[in-house]
Amino acid sequence: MARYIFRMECKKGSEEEYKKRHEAVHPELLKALKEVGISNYSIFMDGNQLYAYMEVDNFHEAMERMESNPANIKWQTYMSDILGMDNGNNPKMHLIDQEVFHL
Ligand code: RM4
Repeated sequence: MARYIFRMECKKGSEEEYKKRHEAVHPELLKALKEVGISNYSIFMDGNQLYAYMEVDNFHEAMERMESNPANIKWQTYMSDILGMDNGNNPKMHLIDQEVFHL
């Protein structure tokens, strides 16, 4: 199991709405995230900057599987008014994968 961190960006002024929506993440999305092998997934917020942490065997493979998952497509469409998205309507994710210390 590998550990990954990535950064996303909430649109300025939508921080409260972002928090509210994450109190009620669609159950079918939670199921899909688990099915692709993601665990220990957290998102931390600092202003409009989002720092996500997750554990998964293969990050890129899991993300690829999520991209075609109907529950994820529905969720990302719902999030697209408040989250920085790429051209494929997935969140812009800046992967930080250089782990220099672990206890
Ligand atoms: C985030 C973003 C991610 C999703 C989480 C649950 O705001 O949409 O892609 O995995 O929500």
